[in-house]
Amino acid sequence: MKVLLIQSPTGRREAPIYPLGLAFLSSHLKASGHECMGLDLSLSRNCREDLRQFLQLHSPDAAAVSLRNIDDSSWPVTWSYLDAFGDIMEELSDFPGTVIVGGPGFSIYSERILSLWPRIDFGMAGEGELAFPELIGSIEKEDPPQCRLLTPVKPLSDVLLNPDYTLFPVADYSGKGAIGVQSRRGCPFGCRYCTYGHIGGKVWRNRPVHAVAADVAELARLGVKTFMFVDSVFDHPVQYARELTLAVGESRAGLEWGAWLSDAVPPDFLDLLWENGCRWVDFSPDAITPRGLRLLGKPGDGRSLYSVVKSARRTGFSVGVNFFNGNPGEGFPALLEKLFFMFRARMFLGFRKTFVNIGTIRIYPGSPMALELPTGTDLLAPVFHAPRGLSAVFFRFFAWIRKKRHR
Ligand code: B12
Ligand code: SF4
Repeated sequence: MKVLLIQSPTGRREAPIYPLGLAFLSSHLKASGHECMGLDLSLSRNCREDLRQFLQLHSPDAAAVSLRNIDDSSWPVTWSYLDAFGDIMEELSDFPGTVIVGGPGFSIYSERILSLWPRIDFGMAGEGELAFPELIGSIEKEDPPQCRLLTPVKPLSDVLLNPDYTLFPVADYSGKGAIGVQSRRGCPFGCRYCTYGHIGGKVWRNRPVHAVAADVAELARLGVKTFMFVDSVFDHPVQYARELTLAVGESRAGLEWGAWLSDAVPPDFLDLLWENGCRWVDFSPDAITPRGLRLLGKPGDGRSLYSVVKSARRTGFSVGVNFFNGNPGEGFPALLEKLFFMFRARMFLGFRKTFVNIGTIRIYPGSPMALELPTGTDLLAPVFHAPRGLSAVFFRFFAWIRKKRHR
């Protein structure tokens, strides 16, 4: 069958992100004998028109849309990506083929999205490498599944084929970290606001080191200059992380890359990362006080954070640190601590290479925190664990200034 893989648009201008999920699907579809075409509507200035023309020109049998983001999770002003997605569904209303939707955003809100858009023939909540070609095969044989929502079992990582980086031309994604490489799925840490254990499972599924190294070599061959690992925590599991770093170093051919790390990362691993081409790292301690960390289900007491950031900066990395405001157990005094951390880190560790971001917790279905809400709470709305009192006033003020500066 002829399958058009579509990346859902953002509805506003944003730095483009390579459609990695669709690149994995493309390899598996092609291996099952199907023909694949790609259309990234997040690059498009007139999505409906571009989609219409593409459909007229190529007449695919199925349109498979990847819905990556629902909204930008920003408080107090939230950008919804669903309006742009709705436009695409409308454009597909008279498309004679099958419409299938998947992707991380869809997987978190699958039932709600299916109920909002009846045009969707099938929704797949989860990883599509094995189940999606199977679905396409069953549609081809005119024996499709009876239910609209499919929830595939998570494939073991050694059955995954390497992503097809040719479906979407890599040259369209030149920003730092715009191209992602995935070496493992899942996260066992279970932080209380996080969806990753729900999306990817609570155990690591590591792709073979040689397969990931081959991805990196392929990207180098295609002329890519930078990429980022999209994995939840790059320094875990420890032995795998070390072997992978060495293999990436051997195949990177000058590429520079970034990764998310835990703040317990040892200094010798930072050295190893640097020697093998890693140039920027991000930490997500999220809370700053022992109580805040405990209530988020994060390990440690936060005392070593500054020294880890310092050793990463001394090694040479650009460093990002992410906190929340208004998270459980942390109010205005903790916000001042976070702002002081930001000031100290940026002033003393390098203003242009140290970044501190303070966001707000958006509560997602499937996260442990969502279980505390009354049953039936509509989390698509969105719902935030928002700051209160002075921290809310402060935060709104900074959001207002930032908006003015970026206007
Ligand atoms: C890495 C990442 C980023 C990186 C991306 C870097 C890069 N070069 O790729 C960065 C930091 C830039 C980023 C930015 C943002 N991100 Co982000 N990101 C992720 C993360 C951790 C991994 C995504 C990924 O690459 N997965 C690997 C690929 C292989 O998997 P996949 O895309 O899920 O695809 C699989 C399945 O979903 C399925 N599938 C996918 N498409 C389709 C289509 C069909 C038809 C089918 C059948 C199946 C299917 O099969 C694929 C293969 O198994 C996810 C969380 C997560 N664990 O998924 C959040 C996540 C997607 N991001 C999220 C958000 C909010 C954002 C931002 C809006 C944050 C912000 N405020 O700016 C921006 C938006 C940027 C944009 N325009 O897309 C949210 C989305 C939820 C929401 N609220 O909408 C997530 C889910 C995290 C969360 N909070 O839970 N992100
Ligand atoms: S916040 Fe990070 S470490 Fe915690 S569960 Fe999510 S991905 Fe894992």
